[in-house]
Amino acid sequence: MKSNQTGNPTRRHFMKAGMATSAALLSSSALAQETTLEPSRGPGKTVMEMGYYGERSEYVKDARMKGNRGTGLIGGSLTPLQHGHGIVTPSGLHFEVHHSGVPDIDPSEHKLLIHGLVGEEKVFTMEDLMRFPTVNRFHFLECAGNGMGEWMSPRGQTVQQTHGLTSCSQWTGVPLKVILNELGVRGDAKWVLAEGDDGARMTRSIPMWKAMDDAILAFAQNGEFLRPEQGFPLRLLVPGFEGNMNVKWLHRLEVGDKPWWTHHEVTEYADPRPDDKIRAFSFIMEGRSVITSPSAGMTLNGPGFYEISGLAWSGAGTIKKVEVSMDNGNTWHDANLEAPVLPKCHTRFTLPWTWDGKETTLMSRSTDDTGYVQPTYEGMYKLQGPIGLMHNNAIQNWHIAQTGEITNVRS
Ligand SMILES: Nc1nc2c(c(=O)[nH]1)N[C@H]1C(S)=C(S)[C@@H](COP(=O)(O)O)O[C@H]1N2
Ligand SMILES: [Mo]
Repeated sequence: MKSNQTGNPTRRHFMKAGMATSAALLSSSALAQETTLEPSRGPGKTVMEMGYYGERSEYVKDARMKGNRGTGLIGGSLTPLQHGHGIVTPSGLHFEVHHSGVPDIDPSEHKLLIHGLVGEEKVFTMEDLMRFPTVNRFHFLECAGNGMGEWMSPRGQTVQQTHGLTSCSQWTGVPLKVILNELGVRGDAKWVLAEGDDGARMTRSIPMWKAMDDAILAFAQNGEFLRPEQGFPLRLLVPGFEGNMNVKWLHRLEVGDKPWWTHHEVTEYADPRPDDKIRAFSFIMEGRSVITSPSAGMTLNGPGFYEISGLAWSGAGTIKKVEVSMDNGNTWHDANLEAPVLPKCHTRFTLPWTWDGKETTLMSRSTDDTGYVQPTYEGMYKLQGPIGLMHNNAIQNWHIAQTGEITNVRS
């Protein structure tokens, strides 16, 4: 399989495989000579020559795809899902959405104020917070606008462009309920306002049931401190909820009895409905899946065996089933779900496939443990209207031409 991106390891892999086939035509001893009996490379770099903070191989070029608006302060980047393996997104490839750039915050000076309908109002330093018991949880984070450009017609040329606003990390932090219980929450408290310390002062109202369920004051990601892009030194993590509610550079939590109807709640993240209504609080990112390989932008290298591999996730719970169709939706086959299969987390699915060389379309469909089945575009239009923007979770179709070329199509 080839990818149209330079430096793709898959391509190198196939070039090597090609060499091995021609070598097989030689006698076995010649083959041995050509491969194993080559003179040793000699010494490599010493440990002292390698960096104190590890770098990836210079041959690996997978990169986020960046874009911004106006002054550039509002911007984001997309994760290269087509080259991902397993369920964890390397921190350096986690997608980004910033409403006012990435602030530079010294953790020794960072403070979190908690006030409002609490028994005791308090300001926490990072040191104070990190003394509390912690949890380590694998969760995906997805921007509500992931696939926004795909609503009307298929436009993205790779899965990075169609689905790259989702990533998955192991997050470490203190459960929000531990801190709220420590301060005491008044009986009439129903909502928590979370505010970020960036220029945009991103603010969202979080329902108290979520704050007391699995919300995390996260300070680490994949075993090390958060990256600045992900909210260093502290972010709110509300697993399964739309990305923007996961407030980065978190510096204030206010406990109240009603939502605040903040700027972001009444504009960008309120979703128009076909019946002239507006859905104001779309918390949960619904069940979704996508085949990441083979996917648009790649070319199949002739008929034969391919492993279909993809990601499924649901903000409502755990992925129960992923079905894959290799014949344009006529028949569906249960894919293998690779362990671990965790709630509100990317789940890797795979399915062996032998391509017969004929034109076809690949698609995947997830079902979560609430019974929710990923819709088609038609199904999604019925609920959200044909000109929606946020919460696109429709089934993705990858068309395979006889040449092996893969493109993003609607049906
Ligand atoms: N303070 C603050 N928090 C923020 C944002 C922001 O601009 N400022 N962007 C939000 C949006 S829209 C998304 S999708 C997620 C993205 O998180 P990431 O950049 O770590 O991927 O952060 C959310 N939290
Ligand atoms: Mo977002």
